Amino acid sequence: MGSPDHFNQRVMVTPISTKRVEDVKSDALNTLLHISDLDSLDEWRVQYLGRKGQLTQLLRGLSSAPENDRAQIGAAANIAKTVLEEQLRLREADLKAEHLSGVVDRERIDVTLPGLPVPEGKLHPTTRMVREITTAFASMGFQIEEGPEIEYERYNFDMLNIPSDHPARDMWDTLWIDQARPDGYRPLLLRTHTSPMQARVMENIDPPVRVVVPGKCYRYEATDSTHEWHFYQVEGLAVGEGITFADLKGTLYEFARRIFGEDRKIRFRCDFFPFVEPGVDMSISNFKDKDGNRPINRDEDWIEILGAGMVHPKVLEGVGYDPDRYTGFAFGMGVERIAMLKYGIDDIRLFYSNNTQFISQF
Ligand code: FA5
Repeated sequence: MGSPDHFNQRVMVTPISTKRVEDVKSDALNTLLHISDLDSLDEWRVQYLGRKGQLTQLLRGLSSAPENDRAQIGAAANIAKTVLEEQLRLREADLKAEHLSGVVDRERIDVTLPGLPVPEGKLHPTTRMVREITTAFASMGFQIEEGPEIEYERYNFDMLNIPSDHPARDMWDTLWIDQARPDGYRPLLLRTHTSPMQARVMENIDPPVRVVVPGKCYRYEATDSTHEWHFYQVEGLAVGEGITFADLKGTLYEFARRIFGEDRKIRFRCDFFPFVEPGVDMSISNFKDKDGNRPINRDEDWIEILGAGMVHPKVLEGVGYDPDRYTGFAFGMGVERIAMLKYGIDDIRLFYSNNTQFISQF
């Protein structure tokens, strides 16, 4: 009788009566009134309804009740269990709803506040100019092609009637990628102009040809306000039967009118390029701001924007075209120079200075 086991058993199996059941129930309901979060609610559940909870223990002790009272006590305990479970469910739903509305309150978005400005990306002025130029030519029936920036010496020079010992190679200060070898290996270079695409295009298609080729060029030269060591050109080539110098002038006049408007003047002068005959360069009358001043090259009336001419018969022959049957014209224009003239930019080096203040103006 006095053993610890016996003592424990007596304490754990609480004497059961209807009153005891009612006490546990009202105690549980009272405690529930003060519960304000889900963690405490779970502790409450464990305390009263859990496997070792007070009500569960009472039910377990039912067999120790006087036989006559058992049915009544059992019914009261079952009702208490149902009531507590129902109250648990309701309280849980309330607390979850309160928690959710707290989250909504904290994270509520005020749709009436003014929005934060989103920084707007812009196209680089060179990209815009390339697009404007190629669109103007596309609407005159020219196709747009692109070609490699790393080029064979053969296309950059030889096929343009500039053999290796020709002094005209000095017109373009070249960035070589590797060197010629005695075994006849021809080296690679960074193209100095977009003209190599003349030969590449003609090798691939039969006349009539009408293409413009935008792309980047590289020269080993000192920079100043109108010279960069890397810049963009747009090459143009038209070959077919009966194409004359008048077609060259007409096409370039129309291009200049579309890009610069009616008011700017155009000037052609004789120039030399080994791959054209005759050769010319074309200049545009210098830009004037609203006060009549020239922001670019103040002392110059004209700014050169392109070289051009009738495709040399040797170039036509080199790609397998019959020079007695076909004639054509070609031109190569500097994209940044055109943008400078169009927008009044006084230094070409601004284009690639990573200066977003400059770029974002366009
Ligand atoms: C040539 O590059 C020839 N391939 C053009 C050509 C094509 C002639 C077809 C005949 C037929 P030139 O070196 O002059 O030519 O360059 C042409 C244009 O590119 C110049 O008028 C200028 O607008 C631009 N350009 C040349 N060098 C630079 C440079 N360092 N920086 C910026 N623009 C340049």
